[in-house]
Amino acid sequence: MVQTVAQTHHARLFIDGAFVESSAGKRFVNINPATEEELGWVEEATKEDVDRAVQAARRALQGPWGRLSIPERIRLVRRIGDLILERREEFARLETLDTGKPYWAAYEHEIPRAAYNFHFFADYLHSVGTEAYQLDAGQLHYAIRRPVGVVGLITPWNLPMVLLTWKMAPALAMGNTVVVKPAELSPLSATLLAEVIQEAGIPDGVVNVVHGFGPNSAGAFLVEHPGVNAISFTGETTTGKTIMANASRNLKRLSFELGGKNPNIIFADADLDEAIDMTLRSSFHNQGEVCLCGSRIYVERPVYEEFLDRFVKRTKELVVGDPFDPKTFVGPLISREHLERVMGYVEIARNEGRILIGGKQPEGLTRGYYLEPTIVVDMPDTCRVMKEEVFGPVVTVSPFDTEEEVIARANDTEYGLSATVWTTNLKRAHRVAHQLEVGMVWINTWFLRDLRTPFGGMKQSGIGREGGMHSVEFYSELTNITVKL
Ligand code: NAD
Ligand code: 6OD
Repeated sequence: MVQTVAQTHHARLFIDGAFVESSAGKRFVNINPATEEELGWVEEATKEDVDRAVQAARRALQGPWGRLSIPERIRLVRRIGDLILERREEFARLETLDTGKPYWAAYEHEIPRAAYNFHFFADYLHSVGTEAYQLDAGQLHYAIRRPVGVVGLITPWNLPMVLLTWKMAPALAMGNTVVVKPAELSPLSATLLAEVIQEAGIPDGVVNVVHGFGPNSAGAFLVEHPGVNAISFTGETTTGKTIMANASRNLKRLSFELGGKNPNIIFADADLDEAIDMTLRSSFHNQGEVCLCGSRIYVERPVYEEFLDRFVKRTKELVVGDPFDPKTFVGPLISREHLERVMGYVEIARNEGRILIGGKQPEGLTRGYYLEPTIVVDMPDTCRVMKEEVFGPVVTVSPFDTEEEVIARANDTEYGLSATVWTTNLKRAHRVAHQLEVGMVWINTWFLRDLRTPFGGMKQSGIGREGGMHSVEFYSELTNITVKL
């Protein structure tokens, strides 16, 4: 019997409906960040492998997939969601082994959300119509929607299944075919998803998975391939810039969900219990490796000291350690390289501000890329730790005096992904939200999602929006037809 990736931890390529090895015999090792042990091999796609995947995807557009009726396609898309739920435990375990994220977070939230992405977009398609206009009885203009074609999906390692399926579900629902390039640090769940794709009866070539790195590897080969019509990318802003330059040669449609340096603004009239509960999550959930984390915390001066005392006390209670332990809130960071990068910011914070708590590896954890949740104060707004995305369990807390001042400081960044505002003053909540230069504002909550809403960032945090109709727009091509009656 064929062994699944959940048993072997061997991430093979999935091209034209078959699991294969790199055509050049290239492979690299995947490391478990919690133990620093080798998990297994990852096959690295060559330029020829990526080309085969793109060609298979193009053929599939013309094959049975392209001829399915919308209800038949929707049924298959829903089936993928069902099968993800059936294999929820396997997916969650692979996600934790790959990334170090707490297993409970993967099992309780991320894998069900990945399944929901398929269920949601399958259902959503039922309500998608097209436009029709009539200036007078002698003419009729109407638009039809078609797939864009072959879409490249390039994803990061922090929420691998959530972010991959957030793109794949609407892409398939709209009738496209895809070539997926998961992050090199988290290849396992995408490989298991390919097994699910087979099991769901999705025709060969509709979904292909190519593993590898970015530059001079699978990521770049996919972006530069003339047979790819669109790229949906989530990752770092600098990577987005490279992808945009490389994709320009054959003018691809692009969607970018990029980095963030999100402000979390707490006014003195806020419900502090709720604000502190949620700030623990918006600071340290997934080790702070979430693009939406509110890493710049601004607290109105009358409650600054109280907030800080209580926030530090609660942070000390967070359990750091084995991601499979249900009590763990903070697991290891994704890799040694990333830990060193985050520690670089901690050193800057030590020199330019004051570390109240954290800033070191937890005692007793001698293996694994762990870092204690870290709270920094007394930082100048100009410091790199306040300006750049750290993407780890490190937050700064600063006092502010006026609404005008905090809005200006919150906006003083090249990023514009999201913001959180805590206040019981309804008018102020809206007033502030309207002035923040971000794609998404949460008022008295964080990361509360409705998949119909526009998701994405402004400034250097992204181009375009995904979610509901915005995803439909990106993953479809319109043709307008005019009839003289
Ligand atoms: P990354 O940009 O290093 O890599 C993301 C993906 O791009 C990987 O699959 C990588 O192999 C690939 N890649 C790298 N260089 C490439 C190139 N030249 N051509 C083609 N592909 C290339 O990002 P990461 O470190 O994996 O993820 C962390 C970043 O992602 C953070 O900046 C975070 O804010 C961002 N992110 C943003 C969102 C959002 O919705 N805005 C969501 C999650 C993560
Ligand atoms: O919830 C989503 O749809 C989404 N794209 C979340 C992104 C989180 C970033 O790390």
